[in-house]
Amino acid sequence: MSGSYQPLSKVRPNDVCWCGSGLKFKRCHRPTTDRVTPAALSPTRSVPAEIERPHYAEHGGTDDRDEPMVKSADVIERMRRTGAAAGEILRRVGEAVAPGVTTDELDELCHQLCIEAGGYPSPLNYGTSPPFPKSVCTSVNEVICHGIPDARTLRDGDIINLDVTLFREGVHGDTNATWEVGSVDPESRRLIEVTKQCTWRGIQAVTPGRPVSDIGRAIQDHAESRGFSVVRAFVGHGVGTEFHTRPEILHYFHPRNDTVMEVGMTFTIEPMIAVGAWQHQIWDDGWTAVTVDGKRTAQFEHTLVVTESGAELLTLHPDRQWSGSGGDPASD
Ligand code: EYF
Ligand code: CO
Ligand code: CO
Repeated sequence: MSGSYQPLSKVRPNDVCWCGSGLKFKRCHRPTTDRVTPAALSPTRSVPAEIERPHYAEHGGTDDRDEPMVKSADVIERMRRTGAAAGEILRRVGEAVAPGVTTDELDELCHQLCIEAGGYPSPLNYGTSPPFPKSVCTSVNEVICHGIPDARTLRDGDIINLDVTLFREGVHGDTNATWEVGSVDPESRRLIEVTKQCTWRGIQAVTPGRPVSDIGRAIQDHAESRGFSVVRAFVGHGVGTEFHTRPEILHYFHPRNDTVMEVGMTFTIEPMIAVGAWQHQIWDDGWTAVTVDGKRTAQFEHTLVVTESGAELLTLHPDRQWSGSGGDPASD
């Protein structure tokens, strides 16, 4: 644990705030007990007819079509291009995160960037009863995942996860990251840092010939050793011509999560790490997953392909390919 970390419970209301404002903590960054609540949705955004669409784009639906877990060289090459484009869109939408911006404005930007890249925003109309209505998932504070962009304005001190998936050249690239909005309390900063480390530890565990449960074990060990918990209900997944396919990648250890990794398998690792309880509940909208105790969660995600030597990250810019050594975000 870093030396500067001070649990929020030890900061008294009349202490000077940690952020350097000179204000009392209670007038500045004391977390409110406010929970995120749903706000108005904008009309559905359209995708030009010339853009290739996934099968569910018109009528909703999930992935009922099976797909080989080990992909052909051609599919992997297309996933490299689509994944890199998804990573670039995520970076650009992340640059727009700021206090005062609505999550719907982030959706509008993401939607536009997907179309400019010649692709379809995979979340749009994905799922059933009801299909997801927007082009990006925006999950704020205690929202674990599948947050729907709406008229809510981001506030100084919030944290937000943006989950971008692009469909192009017949394949999906799925990636997400968590941002601080303005100045954020130390516990939330620590949560984001540890979640990033968990993601890299999971990626480091990717080894052909080993069961995928090694990934969950690495993530769970790191999260729990830092005092956080691992959300159980949402998992990493195979990805390729389908948005969600085999294998399931649990982010905690389970002996029956025993698919053996093979060179050419493509899947996501996307741990959701919680400050408090890992249990979730779903809002009445049918999508938005929140923690039962209202405490915050963070998440990072990459799409990867298993290689002879480990993992190649398909949603990272090729120039920034992670080598597993220098600059390793998992070191602390
Ligand atoms: C109860 C959806 C939501 N599902 C998964 C629909 O893998 C994803 N992100 O990394 C991912 C993204 C989206 C998504 C966007 C919409 N959905 C399906 C089933 C259940 C559910 O929430
Ligand atoms: Co995603
Ligand atoms: Co995913």
